Amino acid sequence: KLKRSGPQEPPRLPALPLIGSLLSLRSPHPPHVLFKELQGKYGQTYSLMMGSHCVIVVNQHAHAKEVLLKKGKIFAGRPRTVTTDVLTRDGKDIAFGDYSATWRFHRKIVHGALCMFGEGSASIEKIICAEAQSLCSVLSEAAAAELSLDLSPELTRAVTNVICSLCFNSSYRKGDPEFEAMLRYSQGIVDTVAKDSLVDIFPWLQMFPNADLRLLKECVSIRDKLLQKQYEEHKADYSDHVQRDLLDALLRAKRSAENNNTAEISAESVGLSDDHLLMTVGDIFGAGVETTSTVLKWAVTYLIHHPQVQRRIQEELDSKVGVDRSPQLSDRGSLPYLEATIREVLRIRPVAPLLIPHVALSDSSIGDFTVRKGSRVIINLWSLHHDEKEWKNPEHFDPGRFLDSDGTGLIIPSSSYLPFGAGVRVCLGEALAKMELFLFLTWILQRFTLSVPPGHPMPSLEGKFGVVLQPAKYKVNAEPRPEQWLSVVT
Ligand code: HEM
Ligand code: PLO
Repeated sequence: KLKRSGPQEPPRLPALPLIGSLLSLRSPHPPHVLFKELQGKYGQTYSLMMGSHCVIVVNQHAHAKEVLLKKGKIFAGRPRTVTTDVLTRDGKDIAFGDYSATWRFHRKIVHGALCMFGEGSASIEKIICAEAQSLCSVLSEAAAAELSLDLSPELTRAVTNVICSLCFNSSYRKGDPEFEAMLRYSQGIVDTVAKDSLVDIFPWLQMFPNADLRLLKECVSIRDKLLQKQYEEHKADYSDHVQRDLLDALLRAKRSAENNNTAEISAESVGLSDDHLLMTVGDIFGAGVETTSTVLKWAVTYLIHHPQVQRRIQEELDSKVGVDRSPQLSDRGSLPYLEATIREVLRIRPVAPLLIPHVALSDSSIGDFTVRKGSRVIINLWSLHHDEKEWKNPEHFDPGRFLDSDGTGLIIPSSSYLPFGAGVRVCLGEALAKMELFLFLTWILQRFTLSVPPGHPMPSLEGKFGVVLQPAKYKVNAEPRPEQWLSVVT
C-alpha cells in the first residue's frame, strides 16, 4: 500500500457540478446523525461540496480543538447564507456575523453588560428566582386542579422573562398576546433559518417562490417590529447616568462613539449603527430564549424517563437544602449529582449539534489535511458527544459519568465534550445559562415530582433538527412532593 506523506486534501464525498454532494446527502436521518455515519466510509474528517462551497466535517475532538482553540482565529469566520442574511440584516449580529472589529466590539459590550448583572440590586439571581417562583405557582395550580400540562410554554416564558429583564428591563405576564406572538415567530425562525436548506445551498433559488423563505421573512418582520419598539422606548428614556439593561449599554456605547466624532471613528464605522444594535440584542434575546428553554425541556424529558435520577436529585436537595427555604446559587457547590445531570443532558442532546458553521479566513490545515481559505468547517458536536471510544454506551443517559468514584466529586471524564463550543467563538451565555438551569431545576424538583399522566406514552427522545435540536411536545404531571406539604415553601 502506498504510504502518503505531507499535506493532502481530506477524503471527499462524490460531487457533481452545481449540486455538489447533494445526492450523497439524501437521508432519512438529520444531518448530525448522517455526518456521524459517513465517518465509517470516509474517516473522521472529510469534505463535501454544498453547491460550490467546500465544507469540511470534523467528527473528533482533537481536530475540533485544533479548529476552535489552537487555530481559533484562523477559523473564526462565518459563512453568509441567504437565510441568516434575512435574519441579521446581512450579518450585522454576533453569532452569524463574520470575524471583524465590529464583531469583536459587540462581543465585548455584551460580555460587559452580562457581567454587570452579576452584582447590584437587580442581580441575575433575584430575577431568575422570581421567575422560578412564578413557574412553580403555575405548576401548583395545575396540580391542584388535577391537570396535566405541556411544560414547554411555561418553561419558555420563565426563560424569556429572564432575558427580557436583561435585554429590555421588561417581562411578560401569562397569556400576554405579545408573548404568544413571540413564541410563534421564534418557532418559525428556528424551523427555517440556517438549516442549509436549499436556498442556502443555491442562492439563485431565492428568485423562485419558496415557502420556507417566505415564512422566515414574515417571522423576522414581526420580530423586527418588536425590537424596534423596544429601541424607540429606550432611546426616549435614555440617560447617561442609569444603565438598566443591555440595550442601554449598547446605546451608551453608541452615544460615546458619536461624541468622539472628531476622530475618524464614527458610530457607523465601528459598527454602532441602529441596525447593528438591533441585531445584537436580537441575537442575545433569541439565543437567551431558545437555547436554555430547550435544555430545560430535554432535562425534564430525561428525568421522566429516569425516575431514579429524579429521586436521587430530590434526596440530594432534601439533605443539602431541606424544605424550609428555596435553593439559591450558593448551593451549587453542594449539589454535585444535579450538576452531573445537567452536564449529561448537555452531552446527550447538545443544543447546537453542529455548532454554527465556521469559515477558514486563510489557507490552513486540520491535522494532516490542507484546508483552503474560504472553506466552511462544521464541527459535529454530536459525534464528539457520542464517540464510542470516549463514552461507554453513549446513547445511555447516566449522570454518574460526570462523578468521581466516590460519587461526590464532579469530573469531565473525556475531552470529547464541548457543549458551549470553545475559543474565540465560544458561547457568550454559558454562565447565564448554567445559573438558569441550576435554579429552575432545583426549584421545580424541590417541590414537584414529574411524570407522564397515567396511560400516556413516554416522551420521544428523538430531537427535531433545526438551528437548535428540540424535543417533541407532550403533557406532564407535576405532583407536589409529600415532603413539601407541611413546609413553608409551597
Ligand atoms: C454561540 C451553546 C446559551 C449566546 C454558541 C455556540 C454553542 C452554544 C455551541 C456556537 C459556538 C461556535 O459556533 O463555535 C449554548 C448552549 C446554551 C447556550 C448549550 C444553553 C445551555 C446561550 C445564552 C446566550 C447565548 C443564554 C445569550 C445570553 C450565544 C451567542 C453565540 C453563541 C451570542 C455566538 C457567539 C459568536 O459567534 O461569537 N452557544 N448556548 N447562548 N451563544 Fe450560546
Ligand atoms: C432563535 C430564534 C430567534 O427568533 C432568533 C435567534 C437568534 C440567535 C440564535 C437563535 C435564534 C438560535 C440559537 C443560536 C442563536 C445564536 C447562538 C445560538 C444559533 C435563531 C447557538 C446555539 O449557537
